[in-house]
Amino acid sequence: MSTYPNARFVTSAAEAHQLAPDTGREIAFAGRSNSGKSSAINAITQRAGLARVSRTPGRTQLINFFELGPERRLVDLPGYGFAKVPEMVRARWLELMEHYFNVRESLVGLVLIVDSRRGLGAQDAAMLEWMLARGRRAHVLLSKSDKLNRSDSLAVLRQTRAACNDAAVTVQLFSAHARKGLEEARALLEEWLGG
Ligand SMILES: Nc1nc2c(ncn2[C@@H]2O[C@H](COP(=O)(O)OP(=O)(O)O)[C@@H](O)[C@H]2O)c(=O)[nH]1
Ligand SMILES: [Mg+2]
Repeated sequence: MSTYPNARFVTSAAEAHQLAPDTGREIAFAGRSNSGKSSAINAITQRAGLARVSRTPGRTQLINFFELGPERRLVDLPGYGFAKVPEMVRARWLELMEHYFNVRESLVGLVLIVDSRRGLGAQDAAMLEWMLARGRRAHVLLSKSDKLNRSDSLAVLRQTRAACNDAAVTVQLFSAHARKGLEEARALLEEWLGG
């Protein structure tokens, strides 16, 4: 299964007019702050440090674009659900996300990172809705599955699949630290990005 030795950072957008050119195909990664999104991007691309792993969640409100190859991008969306963020920052996040999901023609699918110990929350469900309402696909990574024993991780997998009762949504267990579920995630990226 291919990895991405040539993956590179392209640009960051803090505002709507700063998005990377809307050509080719891209996959967006979204999730709560601290859900393990940056770790997942690094593990899947096998590029440690490509997306920074943060110990101060909720700070950045940037859309980060990474190129895997010509016209194939991963997009690291700003995390949500951080309690201490001021209302104005929250409103800006919503505005930027709505703009992104509405205009982005190259967006083929969403990878939603959900901490397997928390399960799917209301904001996670809202992100899925944005994608499905626009006829696109979504894939849920139940992250940090190394923190759960086998029966608990299978239970959360089953519950999440039941909650995401839509043919356009798939769900898998994932751990960046234990390197679990990497091949499955990469296969999906390859499929969505068209080889
Ligand atoms: N146990 C465990 N911890 C993880 C895993 N992935 C990320 N973390 C930890 O969760 C925290 C947040 O990770 P990060 O990737 O920065 O999350 P982000 O805020 O969603 O980008 C960090 O302390 C990571 O070390 C994992 O697979 N297993
Ligand atoms: Mg991050």
